[in-house]
Amino acid sequence: MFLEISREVFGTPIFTRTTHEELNDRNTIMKAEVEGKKQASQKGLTKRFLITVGLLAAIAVGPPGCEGYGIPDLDDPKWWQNMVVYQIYPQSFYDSDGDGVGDLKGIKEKVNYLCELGVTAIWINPFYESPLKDNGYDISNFKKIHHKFGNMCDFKALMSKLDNNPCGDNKEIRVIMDFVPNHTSDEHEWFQKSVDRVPPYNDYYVWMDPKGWDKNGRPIPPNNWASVFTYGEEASGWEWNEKRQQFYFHAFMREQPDLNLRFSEVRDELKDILKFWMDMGVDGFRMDAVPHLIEDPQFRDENPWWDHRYTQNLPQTYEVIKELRNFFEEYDKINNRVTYMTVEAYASPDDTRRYYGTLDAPGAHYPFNFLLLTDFNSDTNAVSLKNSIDFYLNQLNDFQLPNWLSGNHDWPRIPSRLGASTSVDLISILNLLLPGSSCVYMGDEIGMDSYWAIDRDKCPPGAADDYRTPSRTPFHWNRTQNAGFTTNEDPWIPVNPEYYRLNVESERYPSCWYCSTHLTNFKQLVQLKKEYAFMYGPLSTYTLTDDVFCFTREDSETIYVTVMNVGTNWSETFDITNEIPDLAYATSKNVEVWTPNLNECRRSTRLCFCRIRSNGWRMPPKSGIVLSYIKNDAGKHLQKDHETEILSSCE
Ligand SMILES: [Ca+2]
Ligand SMILES: [Ca+2]
Ligand SMILES: [Ca+2]
Repeated sequence: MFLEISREVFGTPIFTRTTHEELNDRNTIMKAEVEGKKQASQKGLTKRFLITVGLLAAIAVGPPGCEGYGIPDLDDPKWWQNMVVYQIYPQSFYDSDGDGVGDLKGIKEKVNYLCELGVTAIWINPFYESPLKDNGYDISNFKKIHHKFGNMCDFKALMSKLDNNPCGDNKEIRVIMDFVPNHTSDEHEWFQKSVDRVPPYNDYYVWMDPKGWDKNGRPIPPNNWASVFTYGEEASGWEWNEKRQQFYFHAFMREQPDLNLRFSEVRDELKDILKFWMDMGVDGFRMDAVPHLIEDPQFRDENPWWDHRYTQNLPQTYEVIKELRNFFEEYDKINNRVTYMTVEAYASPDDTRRYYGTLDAPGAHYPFNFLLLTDFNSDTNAVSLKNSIDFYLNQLNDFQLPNWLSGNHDWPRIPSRLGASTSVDLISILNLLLPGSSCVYMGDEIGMDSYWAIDRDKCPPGAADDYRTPSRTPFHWNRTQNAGFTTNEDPWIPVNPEYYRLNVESERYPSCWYCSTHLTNFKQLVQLKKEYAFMYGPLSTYTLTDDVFCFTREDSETIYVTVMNVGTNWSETFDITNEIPDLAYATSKNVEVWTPNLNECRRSTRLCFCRIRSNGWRMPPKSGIVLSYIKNDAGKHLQKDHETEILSSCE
């Protein structure tokens, strides 16, 4: 009964403006929660106790009965909850053998860098055997590795390195693989056999007879379904196969025939492949293009052609995801592990949220949240940013954990999306300090931008005409030739010349003690994310001016305050203590600056304190800082002693 009630309200986030009294109530509750956690671990109490405390907290801070996003298990957090995933596009990460293409050995040689960043998992884009017509998302053998990336020995060596205390903290770095359940390459053996009508491969793909024949004797596609890579009324997703005398459907390129996932043998094949990689220690999968898994069995026309109601997010799609999750759970039970699954689904909030499944029949651990890509651009102001974040979190219920990502291989990089290099730090702050897991596209941590002026003549066929290639250029390790990515004169695609300014080696050590770089900020944020306040603490969001967005996370002792000006000019003057009254008690001794940028406050706690207390704080464009304040009684007493002295030195 109690558990039932708590399920309704547990973890209710606080989005409304919070009064000082409420904050104090919350502090008491948070303290109780921390105490409860200690006691639970000491006495081996069950989770029920913690949920009870959580319930009290929820009642104290939010309207009872309203739903809120989940928080990780307090007593037994799973590895994927609160993880920081580093997305590696393997072609462009590090080339170990000088052939100009990044490879698996290259990842292994750079594991120290993953440790330096503090990331807890990596997601590697496809490295399967493939004709590479679609950057490896056209797989011709799911159990083989493309020779460009190395071989199975290289993969096992990488896994072994990541499994065996790679960073000296007795933790492993988890490995998430890309998986493509919707289609294969037309060079896959299954497709060849399907063309030849060899059972059971006969039914492995979506084959249809022509609707008829035109006056020139050409076959007419069975319906008007389009491919997402082609546009317009004429853009058919059907390709005629002369040998089989039938059309096959392809949601993407014609070289990527869609699998027939209504056929249980096909789903069993996919499970067999997943098991193959899980047996080698792979910890999780990112499922590609999931909305496309199932098509309408009646093959009805879509009207208008771009509507996709019969080719995307069909109810059975969710059943496939649940079936895969169930398969993982069964495997995990036997092998005492947790296999994680996320899905890539660009869909409406409702359709996307359904990929979580239900408590009784779970789907993905989460569908990717693309909010920082779709809702944060050069026009975004503080109000729209706050609304987007609040909306996303409010629509989740208490078992649905949020997640964020900074970018990915399909989108322009951050400076191109948001219009300034310092936007990188704003995205890092949001990605890493909002509740839930974070995913970072390699290079975002050093501020890499898309290379729009890339010489297309120097790109291989698959990349030359791909609009996404500018965001996939080689990683910047240092200032040497080709950014230290390869010893080859010609990397597989050109390196962005900005590497000379933005690279790991240059950003590792800031130019002065009070300065920071994208990389130092990023590393600091990753460390902060591992603090209790950021794993379990409540969130409050505020707008301080039209352009200044602010949020807080806290534990029983510390309140972390993040302030950012998303605007393109100096912000209006604001007084932060109007919104966060606790900061009125701040002193130069109990304020700490964690990540300054654009020289705002830098690392000077005193200067920052002055800004906060001056009631006349303004922020430069696209700047953000994270600071914390210790909210104890001593602080209030300290205030009196130091206020005069400090404030006079602020002049
Ligand atoms: Ca190589
Ligand atoms: Ca592992
Ligand atoms: Ca499909």
